[in-house]
Amino acid sequence: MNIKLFALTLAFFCSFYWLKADDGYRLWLRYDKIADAGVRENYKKQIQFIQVIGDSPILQSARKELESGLAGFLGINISENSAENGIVAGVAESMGALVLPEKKSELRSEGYVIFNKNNKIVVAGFDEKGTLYGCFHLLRLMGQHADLSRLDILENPKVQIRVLNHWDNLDRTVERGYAGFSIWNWHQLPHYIDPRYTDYARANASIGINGAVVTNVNANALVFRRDYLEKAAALADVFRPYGIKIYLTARFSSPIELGGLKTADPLDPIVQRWWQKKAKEIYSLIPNFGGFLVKANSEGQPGPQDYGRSHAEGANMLARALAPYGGVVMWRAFVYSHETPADRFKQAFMEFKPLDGQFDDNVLIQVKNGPIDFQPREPVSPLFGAMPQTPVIMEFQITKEYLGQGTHLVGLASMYEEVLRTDTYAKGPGSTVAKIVDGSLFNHKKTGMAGVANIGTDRNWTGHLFGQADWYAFGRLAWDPYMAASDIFKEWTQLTFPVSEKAQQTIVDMLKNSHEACVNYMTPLGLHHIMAADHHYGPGPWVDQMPRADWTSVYYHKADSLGLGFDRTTTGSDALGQYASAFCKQYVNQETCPPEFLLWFHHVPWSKQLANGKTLWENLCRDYYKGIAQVALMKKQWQSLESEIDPERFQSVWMHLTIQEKEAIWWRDACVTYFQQFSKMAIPADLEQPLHDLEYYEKLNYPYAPGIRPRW
Ligand code: GCV
Repeated sequence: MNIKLFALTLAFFCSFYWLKADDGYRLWLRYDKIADAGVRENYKKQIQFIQVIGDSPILQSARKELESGLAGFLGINISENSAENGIVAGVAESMGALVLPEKKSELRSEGYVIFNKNNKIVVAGFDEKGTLYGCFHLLRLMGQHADLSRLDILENPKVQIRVLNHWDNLDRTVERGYAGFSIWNWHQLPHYIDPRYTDYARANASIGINGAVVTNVNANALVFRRDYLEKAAALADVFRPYGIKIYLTARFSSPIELGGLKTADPLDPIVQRWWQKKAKEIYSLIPNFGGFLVKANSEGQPGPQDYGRSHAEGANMLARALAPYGGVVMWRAFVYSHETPADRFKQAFMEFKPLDGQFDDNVLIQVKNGPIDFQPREPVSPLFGAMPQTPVIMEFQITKEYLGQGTHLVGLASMYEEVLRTDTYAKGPGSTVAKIVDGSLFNHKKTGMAGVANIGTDRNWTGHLFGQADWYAFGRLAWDPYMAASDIFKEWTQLTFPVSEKAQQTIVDMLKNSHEACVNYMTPLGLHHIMAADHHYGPGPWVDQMPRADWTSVYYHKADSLGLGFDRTTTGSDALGQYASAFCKQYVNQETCPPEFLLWFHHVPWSKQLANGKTLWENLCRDYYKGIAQVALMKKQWQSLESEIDPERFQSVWMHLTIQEKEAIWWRDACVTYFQQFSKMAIPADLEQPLHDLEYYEKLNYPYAPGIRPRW
């Protein structure tokens, strides 16, 4: 081969490698060689061997991860040898004098300590899972170039069940999924095990996620057929060495659809026996099966109310089938009915609050963070704090159904943090949502946090590269709901973009400001549910014709010649009355209600002066325009990083930011133009005027929006 040809071939393979290396597949587990020679050499001195005590599948995962992480970071292969300095990891009980009793006594299930002792870095878990999590923590520290010479870390998870909810259908479409198809290849399972399953499990374990509900809550009974269960068992086998349990969604009518019974009445002994037999079969295939997630009597799903039974009777029947094996039922409180005339905001509370105390011990009630449905900003659901005798677990959405879907950069950690830090006053001041979720407020042992996954077959898993930050943030907050969003953004950025500190700070700033930007250009001042119908992509404040009133936008914004917003005080629906009185007090008065929630609770006159002296209308306009300025700034910030970020990831984010800016302007112009017909007030003269009239925006038709069948 002549030199030129050789050079060309080499260049081709190098560029191929470069592309592959930076397509985002590796998420935050990149393990690239540490560029800073000082840090690298220091680590090399400190770590010359890796010893993992024990050989169980979970400990083998820990060993493999340490070996591949260190080989990547340091550029050399390290394994067990007789060097003096190195890492010793294992279950504390098996480590003898290396772990003192006082350290052991602080450990709880799945927890770990990391410390230095006799030239060694010791990672000691309460159990095998704790050891695995500790090893991931150590690798995270190395990815952040931390000093490893003075380690004194104690971590116990604050929440017990930390679970992803995949809204994945058996035909591999994903409800509200914006990153391709479902990663579960039901056709080829159980014989073909996609290596992606292992990487999925690794990624989850690295942030402490210990469960995956692999099927959609709009459930299909077919998943309980023997062949599907064998497929699920194959997934469970891949997840188990990473400490992850598999869960399935249970369609309440399965005994009819699959079992050929005439009824699914939870009080019918034949139905009960059907579920007991099914549970036995599942556990014979998946001994560590986690349990069921159930959406019942909600949006057309079957449930116990079809037989005149309560949610408690339905949940307990399933819970009793799982109890002998240690399984749990996560029963969703996302229920509302068009037969109930009450404000949809109030319905979940009305349904579930009276059932407090009626659920079996292995039932957890899963509540969405807000009372409506994953809006860009919602007040917390009044159910948090209202069911002291029941474990109430959090459901966050990681996929961005209402937050720009697959094309907008919105760092959700800020939103999660806002929710978790909200004081419900359920037991006086300091009764934060985090304290309800971690069980400490009402002394619950069973605790949980669920996140609706944003994962799909896209090479980078989440479609938008920054969607990875939301997956990461969910895991970290499920482990510790008290973590600060800014720390999570920093961690994720350091691990995902090993660029200069200044560049990392720029990325962190983008993430920090992005949620507020989205709220501003979509739903400022507490507007909510004004998206286009069905697919929820783009603005649709004019939506007024739907099968149910509470699926329309006009139901929520209530714009008229007098003003804007939903009166939920005593003169309106009185939804505020569902909260503790100290909580209510802050919101009940238009003068004192925080502006970001104003239109959630009040119908406010257009010309009313808000605390800043400007009218509601002017505030609304200025917030919409501010959102655009914030997106423009994010674009500028990202552009400033071009020389530091690999071209593939840079371009991908850049193109998405360009779409985001265009769509933010669309949102602004459509909404301002729509609301102006009621306010009859001018858009402040110093602001750019909308490009088109209202008719133009109303007529826009986009059959390519994710989640709908293209039609004219
Ligand atoms: C899985 C909203 C979404 C639905 C989703 C539902 C739920 O209504 O638009 O796609 O269904 O919430 O959480 O059950």
